[in-house]
Amino acid sequence: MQLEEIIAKLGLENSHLADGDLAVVSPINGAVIGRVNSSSARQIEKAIAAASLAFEQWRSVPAPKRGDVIRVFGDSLRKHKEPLGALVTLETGKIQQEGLGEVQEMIDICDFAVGLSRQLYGRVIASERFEHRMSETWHPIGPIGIISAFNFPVAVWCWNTALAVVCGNSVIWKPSEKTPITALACHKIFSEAMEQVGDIPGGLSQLIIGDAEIGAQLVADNRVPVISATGSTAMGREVGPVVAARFGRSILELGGNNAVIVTSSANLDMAVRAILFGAVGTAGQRCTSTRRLFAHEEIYDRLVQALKNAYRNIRIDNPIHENALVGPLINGQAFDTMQKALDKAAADGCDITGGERVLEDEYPDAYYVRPALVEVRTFEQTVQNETFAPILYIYPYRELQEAIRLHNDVPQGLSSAIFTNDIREAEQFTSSVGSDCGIANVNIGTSGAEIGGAFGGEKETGGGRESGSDAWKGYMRRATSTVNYSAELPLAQGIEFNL
Ligand code: UN1
Repeated sequence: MQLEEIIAKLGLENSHLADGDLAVVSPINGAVIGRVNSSSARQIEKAIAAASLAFEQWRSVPAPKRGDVIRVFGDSLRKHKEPLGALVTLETGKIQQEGLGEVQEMIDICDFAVGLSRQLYGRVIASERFEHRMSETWHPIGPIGIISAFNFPVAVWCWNTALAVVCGNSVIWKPSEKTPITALACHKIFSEAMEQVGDIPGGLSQLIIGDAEIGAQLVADNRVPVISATGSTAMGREVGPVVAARFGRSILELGGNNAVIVTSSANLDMAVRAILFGAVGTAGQRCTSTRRLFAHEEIYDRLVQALKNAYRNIRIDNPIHENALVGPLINGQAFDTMQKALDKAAADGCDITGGERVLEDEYPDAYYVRPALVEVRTFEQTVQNETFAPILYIYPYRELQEAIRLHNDVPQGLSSAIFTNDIREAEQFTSSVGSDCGIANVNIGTSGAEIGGAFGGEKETGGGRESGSDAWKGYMRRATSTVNYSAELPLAQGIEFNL
């Protein structure tokens, strides 16, 4: 699908994409596909004020009614799945399957949130006092600031928005400056859903566009009690302290350094397929991408050989082409960072397969690379940083406990997996002394989580949880209420306080 057709199908106004100050470059060929307007400080101020006003009304709308707008939005996403998925491909360089998968992730979270709108359960707590009832209730909290990254330009916003809205909040979204067109499209589809449902405060969903400076204004604003930010650990280090200093709440989903352990009992065919999707899918630009592999020494040679064969057959191509498996990196800077990491690995004496630029003649202004396998010789070289590119560092190991120790010996803690047919190994890996990540899988790779689980991780990954399970509680405030329906006034802890 060409850009013009996508834009027409999504009902975007060409004039909004024609003459703004922010040039949007498609990583597919380096061409400018639109020029959008960055928001001014005044516009951001207005957006926050409008979201605050909308919140005042929205919080009193019964939650199942709030779910209506998300249900209509989800239906509309089903109708717009093809063009929106194609736009994700154009703006991020993801292959079509992944672009569509991202929209499906939006649809799934909408379904989840609609159900949730009737299940914002509190609890009743046994009171220690006679004829007293104690309860815990969840209330809307205020406008939610959402900062999202280029690599999941629509799904992560939707995780946050679908939950925030059924929880009774308004939202203010600052997408990556690399992907503002998908944001404009989502915002439009959401606004139409609001109109269709009717009687919804107009300021419920706000979009502000631009770079980190624009995000900084949102992050610092006292009227925004929750900031949900997805991106690099460096970004989280900027955002977290600012929100904490004003006693706001941040939900941080930051970098990963995700690993797979393959034990001697594993089904190697399954492991190879999962590692391939995890390490080269989305050109290694997911926060859940597989970056490290610990292979038991008994199967090390077989596994590495199978991976090398698989890597040789990866189709690196324009992601619009039906059979492409790996598209381009987001830009030249990502390419340089990848090359630097590979130079370091080479200097450390690792064996490197792949990693070079390809399709340069055809796409001189884009950065397609062959995914790299790096065989690491010593454990002292455990890579501590996340390089947002398709590099897989491979280590041999002998004892599972040692592999788990090395697995955890990095600053990040997002996603992890073990491939094993030994129940003891599987249980150990997922136990309290196993993987220290927010996601610990067995016989499934590190990326491609379902929306039903809480998504996020520990340590430098930021500790936040988004998406399923009880992540919704992060978008609400908790009230404990004790009601005395007796005619006495007994004090807790048995304290007597009589005149
Ligand atoms: C991200 O890269 O920020 O689990 C999100 C996954 C996707 C979400 C990734 N469902 O890979």
